[in-house]
Amino acid sequence: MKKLKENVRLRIETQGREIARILENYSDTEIGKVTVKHLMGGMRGLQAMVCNTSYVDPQKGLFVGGFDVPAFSGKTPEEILYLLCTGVFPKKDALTELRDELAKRHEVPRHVWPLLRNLPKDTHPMTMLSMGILAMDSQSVFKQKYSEGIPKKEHWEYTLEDSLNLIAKLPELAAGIYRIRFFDGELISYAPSLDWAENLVHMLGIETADSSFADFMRLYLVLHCDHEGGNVSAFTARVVNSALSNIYYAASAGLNGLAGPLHGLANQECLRFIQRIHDQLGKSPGKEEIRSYVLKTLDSGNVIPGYGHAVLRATDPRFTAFLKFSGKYCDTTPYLQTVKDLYAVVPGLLKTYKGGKVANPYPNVDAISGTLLHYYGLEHFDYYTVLFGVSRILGFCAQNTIARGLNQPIIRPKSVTNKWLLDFLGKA
Ligand code: NMX
Ligand code: MLT
Repeated sequence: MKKLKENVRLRIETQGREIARILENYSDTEIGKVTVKHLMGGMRGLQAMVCNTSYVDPQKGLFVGGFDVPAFSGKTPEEILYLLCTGVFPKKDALTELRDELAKRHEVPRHVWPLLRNLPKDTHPMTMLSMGILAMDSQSVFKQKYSEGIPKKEHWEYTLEDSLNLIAKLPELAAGIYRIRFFDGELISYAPSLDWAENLVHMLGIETADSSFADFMRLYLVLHCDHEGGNVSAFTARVVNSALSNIYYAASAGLNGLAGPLHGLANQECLRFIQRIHDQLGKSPGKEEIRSYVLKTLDSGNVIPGYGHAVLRATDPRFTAFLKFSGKYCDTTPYLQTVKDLYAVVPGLLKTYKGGKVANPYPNVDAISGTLLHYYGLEHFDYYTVLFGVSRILGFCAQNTIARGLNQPIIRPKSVTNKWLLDFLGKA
């Protein structure tokens, strides 16, 4: 991984110089204000951290290394990993080197399987993924080197080493979880000739007639790779790693955040929502019936899964990319038709719901991803977030490798009490 490492080093050096210049000239410059609403409202909209792997524009959506979704969605996960880490796409030889490295490191340590097999049968697959990764912490090179007393400037090198080890094992681990949790538990062997996404598809062992499954998996793993620094899972992973907890601890913690229904679990909730619509209204309900169903859901105090976003203020381009893909391969399924009907109906309803309180009435990536997974034969909804997690770990790893290279400090904001606030506001 000489080429990847050299380019990560270059990026760290460039960013380090930029940060030094910014700090030297603007350390005390204000870039915004903190309001009481920020304190009470989950810090929404507060610009309080830097993340250079990717950026989310409220209107245009995700940018990775300066490339927007249409520009990078045709790439492979390996190319995206390289882009996240270095800011540039790999040349052919660098890509080959990365693929070879991942292939070499693919094998999940043997002790992980009995751990996963011995969990209660109804354990959520996200719990299994998080635990499987946590159980691999014993292999952390960072941990070992840290205990040997390596200097701070080498921390990123071993974070990168751990990251590649972890990422390489994800297809085998995620597919193994699928087979243990939903099937006979017999694992399918890794195939050296296949790439990262193809291997995942191969080891899932789904007999699908459609050969576009691997293309879809590539797209899925690319689109979920990163979403700047403040989303629940990436932020959690950053906070944990900022204490110099290694990448296995950080990734496992980040996944526990992704497992929530307001975050990654929304993809399984979306398909469940559509399934309930079909159960009640039949397989091809009219838009008016869907409208009433959505209104009833809102009236009962529930959110419409797959709609809204903390940063985006327009349709998520990741949703649009999936919609485009579906137009090519599987446009006519009843679930997809309902996805499209919901898209026609929900934004209009959310715009006026609660007096216009919903900041973003448009669909996010989860509004469609589960429907496509289902099309390709993944019928166990509980598994969907695992695939989101496999992809998102690329972002966790890139973000934390760079953070270690920049020697970013432990993340520890100051909290205050109601009493402090009331005193400060003169209202005690
Ligand atoms: N359906 C109904 N109400 C909503 C929705 C929705 N889809 N989205 C936001 N609201 C409500 C929200 O619950 C809040 O109400 P209240 O103040 O009574 O608690 C109000 O609108 C204002 O929230 P926002 O500022 O618009 O949204 P926020 O930034 O707090 O939360 C989400 C963002 C994504 C958590 C929220 O939009 C949501 O719950 N969406 C549904 C779940 C979902 O799709 N999550 C996936 C996000 C993407 N991902 O992959 O992680
Ligand atoms: C994500 O991909 O992480 C989600 O869209 C949530 C977010 O960005 O807050």
